[in-house]
Amino acid sequence: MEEMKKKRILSGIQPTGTFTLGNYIGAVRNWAVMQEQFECLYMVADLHALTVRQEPAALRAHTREAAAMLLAAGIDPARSILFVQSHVPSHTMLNWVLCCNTQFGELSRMTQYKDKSAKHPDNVNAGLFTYPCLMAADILIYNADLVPVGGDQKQHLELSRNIAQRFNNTYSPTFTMPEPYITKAGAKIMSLQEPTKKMSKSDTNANSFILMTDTPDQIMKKFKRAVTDSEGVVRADSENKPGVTNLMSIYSVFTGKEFSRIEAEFAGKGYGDFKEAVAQSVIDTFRPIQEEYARILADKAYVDQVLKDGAAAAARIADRTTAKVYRKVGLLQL
Ligand code: AQP
Repeated sequence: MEEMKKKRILSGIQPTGTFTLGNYIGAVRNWAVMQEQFECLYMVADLHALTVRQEPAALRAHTREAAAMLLAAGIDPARSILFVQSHVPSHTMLNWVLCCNTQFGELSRMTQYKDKSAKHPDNVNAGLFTYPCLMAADILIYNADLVPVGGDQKQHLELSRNIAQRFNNTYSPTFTMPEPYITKAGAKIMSLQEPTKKMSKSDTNANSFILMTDTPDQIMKKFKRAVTDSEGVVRADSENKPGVTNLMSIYSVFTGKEFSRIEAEFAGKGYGDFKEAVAQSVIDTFRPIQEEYARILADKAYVDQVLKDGAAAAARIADRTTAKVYRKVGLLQL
């Protein structure tokens, strides 16, 4: 009997810093699980990172570290393709063709472009503007069936679908239409200092995020400093108690406890006990990953070999798509 073909899924993460607890909960921890069900391609999106100015040595280091962290968190190179975006030149080759098939007006409507240009007014570069075309290339080049997206990327995926459909209609059916893949526990983790803002690895305030490499002591201290409120009651209310609710979300993810159970557990206790328990749940979850990360990162040759093999496997798929697209749009092939 013919085996059912697994759906293909593509996911990426930018090496703009060390991964945070937000990256872990929102993305990384799901990636290992997805390997059971899907054919997975995992990309360290170094080209996307360039839309914001990066310190070259740091970007290089973060790229290898990102790969090591993904391996430590359970990505299995025997089952999934793990690669660095810039190691597969076809992405940028397809990007150009897609840019020429995307309207200025479409890109102008992207809210992330508006947000990021407001955040970096001194560097509103063309890459920031055309970023969604490169993202479309990342997805369409592998004919990915599914793309895990958080709220912030929904608009970009919709644009990728529009670009794919337009290309398929103008030339002939070429690209698979990618669908969003919404993970069940899609919790958005907020900054520990400004709980109405997303926790981000590039935040300038180090107390606002937990890094996956933070020591138990750092984790405990950052949670103790986390902004809460003056009510002193552990109760979920994202509107009026965003800080406490954010801590409850984190605790819930790592202990599997529902909000009502957490409220009962800390009834009559102060925020001190609660914060300590949340911190401990994070410390316990991160400990084995951190041990594995240190071991893997020390073996640079291993990480680099995984990435070389990953890039070769990714390129085998990507190059075929690019060649097909180049032929269809009329570029002379000898
Ligand atoms: N706070 C968060 N809560 C839940 N999920 C999050 N993700 C990021 N922050 C949170 C998810 O992590 C994946 C990779 O994100 P990315 O590195 O490609 O870019 P990002 O979303 O811009 O992440 P950061 O940490 O905020 O990076 P910087 O500071 O460089 O902009 C995505 O799946 C994202 O949803």
